[in-house]
Amino acid sequence: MSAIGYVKNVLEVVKKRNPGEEEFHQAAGEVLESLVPVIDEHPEFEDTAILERIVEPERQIIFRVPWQDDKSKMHVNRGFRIQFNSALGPYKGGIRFHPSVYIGIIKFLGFEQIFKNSLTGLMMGGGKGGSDFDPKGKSDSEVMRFCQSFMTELYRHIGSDTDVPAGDIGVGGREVGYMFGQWKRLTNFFNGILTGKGLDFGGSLVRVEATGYGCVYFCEEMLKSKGESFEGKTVVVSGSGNVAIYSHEKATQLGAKVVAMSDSSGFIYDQDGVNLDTVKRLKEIERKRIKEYVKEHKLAEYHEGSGGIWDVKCDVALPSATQNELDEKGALALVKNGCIAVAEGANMPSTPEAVEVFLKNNVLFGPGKAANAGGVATSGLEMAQNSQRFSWSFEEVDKKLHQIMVDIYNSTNEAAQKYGTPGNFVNGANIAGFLKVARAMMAQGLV
Ligand code: NDP
Ligand code: 2IT
Repeated sequence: MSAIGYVKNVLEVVKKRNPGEEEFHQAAGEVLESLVPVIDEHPEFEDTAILERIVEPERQIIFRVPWQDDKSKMHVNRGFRIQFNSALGPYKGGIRFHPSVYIGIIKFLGFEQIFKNSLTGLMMGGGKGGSDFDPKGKSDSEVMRFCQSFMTELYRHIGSDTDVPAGDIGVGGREVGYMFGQWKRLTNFFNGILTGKGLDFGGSLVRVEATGYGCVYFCEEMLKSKGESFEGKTVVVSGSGNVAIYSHEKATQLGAKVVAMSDSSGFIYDQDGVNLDTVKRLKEIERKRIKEYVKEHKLAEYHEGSGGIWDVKCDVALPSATQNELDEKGALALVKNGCIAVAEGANMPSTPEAVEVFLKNNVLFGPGKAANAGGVATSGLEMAQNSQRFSWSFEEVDKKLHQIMVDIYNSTNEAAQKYGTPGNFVNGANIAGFLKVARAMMAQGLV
């Protein structure tokens, strides 16, 4: 069969077997379509059903999470962990708490994670978990009880050499701490079962900053290839959570001015540059909405609706909130306003139509699985430190993270060139990530 026919057939099976899971169909479609030239070159991947196997998770766990609120009212949420692929190492990937979570979101994230983790060069397979629990408006005690209940089921499925979860949307240091505490009570072990832990109990320096810093390091490499840098650039960063905050911090350190940030309700524009200290306090400590920013910065503007952020004129855009937040209209607005580079801090924030606009208009485009791999890479470094019972300095971890991002850029760039689409980092990242996993699966027999 032709490579195109093979890919099409596998995607049909994906749709049939995972009905209604649109985000997963989208993620699988993007990866598999990139792989056509690889399948052409390697007929053995079709002969050994590598694509059929790679789109089917090794294990999917769905469980009930009962918990009580502060008024003793009982609630039930649904918990997920998808252990997608362990060819390269223990399953590794974050946990997301957001009301939109269902199996299709976890599957798309777990699938992306396989190739992202492969790109880091570290020994990590791909997995993802989460729940439709909404942490917004919940007290600390409610979040703690939820995390404890979530871990009361999850603990039997994970392990430092089996599956190592971390954070994602709605899961940060607070939640990881509560989950770690519960895991320790249940197992009577102390080891690196989760990453993103507090610094006092096995967390790694730079893990909090890693995804944002890594995204900017990747973008810096893209800019360098055109003789450009962050110095003097105007930057728009969507979101105002973990990834957005530290993308802002690193871009600013490199001489850029970040003029806009957002949350799911709307965005702020500050022509003087968004004050990061204010955003950190509002979001990390007070857990407030981004619109509160304009109360303290009188020249800044707040606009309802998060999508409007792409109309803000900028040189570089770093979408760092959530999937499909940047559509064709947003992409066209960015291009029209002279944007030269987009690096995805979030997972799959650009719709397929938006990606097409960027590629057609020669906008440097860093897809999430390459550009945001710094978070999981530093999780891999946290695992290494935990295994050694030792901690590295901030500078040491940051240097390793930086080198990993440069290496990811280089392998992505080389794969894009070798397989006939120079400058197309979507194809490059998918191909470079896939090849390593496929080779490992071949070597391990029918797994
Ligand atoms: P946070 O929970 O810290 O922040 C999420 C941000 O995105 C908030 O500003 C939130 O706004 C916004 N957001 C969430 N959902 C939506 C939505 N449906 N529509 C619009 N805005 C939304 O999460 P992170 O910063 O950790 O994650 C952001 C993205 O980065 C995700 O795609 C995640 O998968 C990805 N990522 C995260 C990594 C990590 O290490 N944390 C690593 C690699 C990728 P609001 O407060 O209004 O919900
Ligand atoms: O999407 C991601 O790569 C993450 N949320 C981080 C995963 C991790 O294990 O650090």
